Amino acid sequence: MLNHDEKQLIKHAWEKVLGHQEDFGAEALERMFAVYPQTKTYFPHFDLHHDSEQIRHHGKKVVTALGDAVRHMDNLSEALSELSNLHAYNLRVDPVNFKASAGQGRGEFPGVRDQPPPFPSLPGVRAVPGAAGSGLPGAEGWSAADTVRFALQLLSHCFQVVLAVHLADEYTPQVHVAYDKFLAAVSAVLAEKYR
Ligand code: ZNH
Repeated sequence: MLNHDEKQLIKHAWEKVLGHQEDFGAEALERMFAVYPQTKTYFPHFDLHHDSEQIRHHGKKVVTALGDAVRHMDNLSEALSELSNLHAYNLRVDPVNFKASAGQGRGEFPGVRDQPPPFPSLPGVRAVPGAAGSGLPGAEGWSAADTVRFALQLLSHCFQVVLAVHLADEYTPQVHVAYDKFLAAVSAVLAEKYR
């Protein structure tokens, strides 16, 4: 899927990430929570305020895992197998259950209850009858796997924005394409144990 040149671009650009895993990860997560507040539903146990220790810690774990993926680009499935198992349990948020529980004791997570306007449907998200234009948890007709695939796209996007901000001119369209493919491949592995 990724050609030789793209792999080289990814490895090269990753050198700029080294040493900043925690900062970049926290920034990506904060962007995700700010721009797509529905994603907060996966982290009801986290302090989601700016610069929270939990966000920094989690951000570091996520970006470190991406670094492992960069080192194992030819073997992503195997390299991320454990993480894929873990996500199959951790991210099992049933959108229907979410809807039922929304507003009950969730007031401490502003933005979660009041869903923003529906998202347009995106490529890679399975079309579900009656779900056209729906969003994250709570959307009619979305399975937990649908919402997870969608959340993975949102985080991937936010991480790309972080790369663009910090790599600036070095984040060329070619590097962008390479990272887009790479993050899609990582996301596919992380979602593959759902059914
Ligand atoms: Zn995730 C966890 C990675 C996406 C949600 N993660 C996690 C971890 C890691 C990761 C490394 C840790 C593990 C351990 O500890 O062992 N992720 C990751 C990556 C990605 C992701 C690489 C992509 C790219 N996630 C994601 C998303 C979401 C999530 C999208 C939603 C929104 N995760 C999660 C959770 C958890 C995790 C919830 C658990 C946390 C805690 O700590 O609790």
